[in-house]
Amino acid sequence: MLMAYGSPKRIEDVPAYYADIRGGRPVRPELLEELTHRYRRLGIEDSNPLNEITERTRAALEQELGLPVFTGMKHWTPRIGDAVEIALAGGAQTIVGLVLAPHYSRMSIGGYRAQVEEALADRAELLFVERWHDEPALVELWAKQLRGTDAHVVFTAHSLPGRILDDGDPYQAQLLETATAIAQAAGVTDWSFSFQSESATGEPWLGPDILDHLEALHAQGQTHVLVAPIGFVADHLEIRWDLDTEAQEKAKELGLRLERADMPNDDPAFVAALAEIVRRVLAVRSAT
Ligand code: FEC
Repeated sequence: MLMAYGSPKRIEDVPAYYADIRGGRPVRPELLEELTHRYRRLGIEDSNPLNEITERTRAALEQELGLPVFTGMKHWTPRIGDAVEIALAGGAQTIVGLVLAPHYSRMSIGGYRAQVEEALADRAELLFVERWHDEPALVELWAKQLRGTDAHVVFTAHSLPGRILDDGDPYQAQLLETATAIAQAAGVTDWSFSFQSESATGEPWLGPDILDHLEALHAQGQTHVLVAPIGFVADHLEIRWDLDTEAQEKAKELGLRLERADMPNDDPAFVAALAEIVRRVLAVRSAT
C-alpha cells in the first residue's frame, strides 16, 4: 500500500478536498478562494499532474517488486480505506504500508497509520513503515544534486504546529538528521534548515518559515540559495506554489538567486529505494 497526501482531481473538487483536510472544522471562505486560485494558477482544471506522478510511481514500484501495489490517499481518492478493501478482495494476507513522506510525526505518518489500521480492522497482517528518513539511497538522491554547489543550501519540510514538540514528537529531529546526512554526503558545509507551507490555523507553527528565512539569508549577505525540499518527494502544490511561485517571488524582490533541487517523483533510483524498503520489511518478517 503506497500512501500519499492526495490532491484534488479537478478544480471543482477543491472545496471537498479542503473540507477533508480540515476534518470537519470550519473552512474560512477567503482561504478556500485562495486555495482554488493557487490550483487554477498551476493549471489544474480538469486533470492534475500530481496524481499522474503518484500513479507512475505506483506502477514502477509494482513492476520493480513483482507484487501488487495499491495507492491510498489520505485526503482524496482513491482513499486509503478503499485501497485496503481492494487489497483484501484480491486475497492479501499481509500488507506493507509505505507513506510517500519520509519523516514521522503523529500528525503526518501517524495519521496515515491510523487510517490503514481502522480500515483493516485486523483482517490482515500490517507491516507499517514508520519512517525512512535515513534511507541511504534517499540521502544519495539529494546529495548528488548538491555536490559541488557554491550556493547556500536550505533544506525544507512542511511545518507543523509547534505544540508537537511538547509531546516529544520526533519529526523535527528526524528532519535535521536527514539534512545533516545529506550535507555530509554532498560535502556541503554552508547550509541551514527552514520550514515551509505553514497553515493559517491561528496557533504558532515550527519555524523559521522559508520566506522569513530568505530575508535573513539576504541580510547576512547570501546571494545564491539552493533549496532542497527533503520533507517531500514529489512535485505538488507545496513545491510548485510555495517554493516555485511564492519563495521565487520573494527571492526576486530581494535580488537573491534561488534554485530548487529536483523532486524524486518516479525517478528509477527513487523507486528502487522504495522497493528496497519494502523488501527489507518482508525479509525481516520472514526471518521471525
Ligand atoms: O498538491 C497537492 O494538491 C497537495 C499538496 C500537499 C502536501 C501536503 C503535505 C503535508 N501537509 C502536512 C500537514 C498539514 C496540516 C495542515 C495542512 C493543510 C494543507 C492544505 C493543503 C495542503 N495541506 Fe498539508 N499538504 C498539502 C496540501 N497540511 C491544500 C489546506 C490549505 C492550507 O492550510 O494551506 C493544516 C490542516 C488544518 O487546517 O487543520 C497540519 C504535512 C505534510 C507532509 C507529509 C505528507 O506529505 O503527508 C505534515 C503534499
